[in-house]
Amino acid sequence: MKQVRIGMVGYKFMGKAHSNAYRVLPMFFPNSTAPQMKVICGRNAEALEAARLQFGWEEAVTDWRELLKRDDIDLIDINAPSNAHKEIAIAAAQAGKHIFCEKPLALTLADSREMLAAAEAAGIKHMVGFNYRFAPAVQLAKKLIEEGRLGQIYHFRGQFLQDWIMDPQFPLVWRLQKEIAGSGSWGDLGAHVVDMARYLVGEFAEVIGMSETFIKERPIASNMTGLSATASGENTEMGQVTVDDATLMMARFENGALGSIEATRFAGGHRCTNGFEINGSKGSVRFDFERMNELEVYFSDDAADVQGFRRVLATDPAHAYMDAWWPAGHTIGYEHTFTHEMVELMDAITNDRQPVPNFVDGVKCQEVLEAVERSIEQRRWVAISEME
Ligand code: SOE
Repeated sequence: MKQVRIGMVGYKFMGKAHSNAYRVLPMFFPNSTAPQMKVICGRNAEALEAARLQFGWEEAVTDWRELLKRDDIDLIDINAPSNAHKEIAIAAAQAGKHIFCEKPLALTLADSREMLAAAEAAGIKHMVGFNYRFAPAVQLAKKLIEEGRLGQIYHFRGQFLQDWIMDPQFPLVWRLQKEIAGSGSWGDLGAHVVDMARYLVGEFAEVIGMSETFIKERPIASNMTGLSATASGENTEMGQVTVDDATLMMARFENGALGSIEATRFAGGHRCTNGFEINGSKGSVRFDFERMNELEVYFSDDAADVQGFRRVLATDPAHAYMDAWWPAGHTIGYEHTFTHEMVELMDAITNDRQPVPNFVDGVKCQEVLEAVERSIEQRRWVAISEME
């Protein structure tokens, strides 16, 4: 297949990130199968048409079911809010379309399992949007671990810290409503870190968590773009925040490593601190997305007089995906993680294999997310094996 023809549902923050990835992919990865930006879909016809023109899609439709009836669409890209994922994904699978779905895969573990079952029954390719895996510095951490250069892994210390809703007047956007988002900082941010931990260290065995909603009521939102929003004016009606503002957890991995994760939208000064530190018997690595081109690395067999963390700039052609971009030392950004993700998607479809991460990873992540929620509700350790 020389092209993959895409129908994309959603046109806001993630819609823009995906559109950009599809657009630049053929220019920087000319040997990859080219995504064809066929049809963009959303409910507000006027805003949708503006997005179509701005992002460069051929056509726009306001009902996603239209996409499934067309035989000139190979793949459905779902980046609408989380409560829309399940229905669209199951219908898309039944229509024989490949699927790319944003994270978290679904509102609940049960829903995510239904989505996986539908995708497997249909024999289509499915991928979930854990884009941070695709930062070259993260890929380097993965390589060092796989080659045994960190030795036996003892610790995973992960965090995703943001501060965009700390103002109590920040309105009640969809990400703060359980029926639309599923959960708050935990599903939105924690999901990325759980995925990162699984990717780098392995499967979780048991977890315990705690969470808090610091601001329990907020003004009803009237308008939202990206992560900024405005309330509908003075004397605004208030609504209930039904998700967590912050969640912390501890974990034991199947391989015996110990882990901790903190996900919060109340860490003042942290705009997008998605980071981890991993300590092994022979070395450690440290990553912070706000400095995404760097991986800090420590090897215990370095000479005693130069022991310590060193900074590796993961921008050489030797680093994953980097030979496609610029000469060594010329850094890349957030949007490139999506381009790399779509390169993986195109390659998997072309070579008739499942992309990674796929819905199996989405379900396994959801098991951990929900185990932590159960642990918080029941105030106890929860084994992942309980999540039958
Ligand atoms: C908002 O918290 C958000 O955009 C998440 O929804 C994304 O998944 C994360 O990458 C950045 O922050």
